[in-house]
Amino acid sequence: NRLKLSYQERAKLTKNVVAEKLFQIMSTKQTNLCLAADVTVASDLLNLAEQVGPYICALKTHIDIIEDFSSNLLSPLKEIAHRHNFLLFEDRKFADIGKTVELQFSKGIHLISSWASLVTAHSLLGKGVLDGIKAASLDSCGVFLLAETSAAGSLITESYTKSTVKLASDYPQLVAGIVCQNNLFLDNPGLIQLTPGVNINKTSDNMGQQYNSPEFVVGKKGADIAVVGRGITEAKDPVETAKLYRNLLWEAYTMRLK
Ligand code: BMP
Repeated sequence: NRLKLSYQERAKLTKNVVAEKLFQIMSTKQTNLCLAADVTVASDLLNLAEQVGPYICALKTHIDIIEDFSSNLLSPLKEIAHRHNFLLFEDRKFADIGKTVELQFSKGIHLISSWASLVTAHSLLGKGVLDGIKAASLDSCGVFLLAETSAAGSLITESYTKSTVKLASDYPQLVAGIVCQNNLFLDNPGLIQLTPGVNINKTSDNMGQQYNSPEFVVGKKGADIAVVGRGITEAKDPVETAKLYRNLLWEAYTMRLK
């Protein structure tokens, strides 16, 4: 039962190198908070990474929403991630044939494979997506497959969710974990459950996003890492709020171990 194992113990059980590193970071920094840094200006992204960096295990980006993106953003971003010891996680949600995914991951203006050690992918097109990511990986890479979403009215079915977990288990060297809302893989402690849709002040937005509390997702739903975006980025004091989420999430994890 993965829910009763510490992140430190689970670091030894994963076959994905980046997941192992992520477990170690979580354990050392005592944080299972991933920040969704959904800002649209490059300097805002860097400031956020610099200020919130000490409290997170990963910084999740949508790099294609940065209006003034240039490759000059990449080295400072990597430097901040290195200094504050968190991973860069591009939420690209790859969903195409393997060859196209290979190109999308490594080419274009964003050069994702050169800086992101974690990426998300849809399982819809099957194993080709993973082959494409693998083909373009420079160093080691960890993929999170989407098995469920936090969106109201999602078209994902139970059997799709199940098949996604199976696909993830078939590629333990490449897959770091699963993006989902429920505890889908108790028996696979090497995989990481990443759960978005976490907010302490709201239960939804006006576009179908659905939120739960840190205690609920970690304590009741099996989340190993919670993704928090606007709960932090739109707070009056993002740094203090990030600390608060970090404490609540870590407390929920330590309670779960008991
Ligand atoms: P927020 O906390 O502001 O709602 O942001 C959630 C983040 O997580 C967004 O970046 C979104 O793309 C991502 N996300 C999600 O909300 N639900 C999912 O099921 C999968 C996601 O990647």
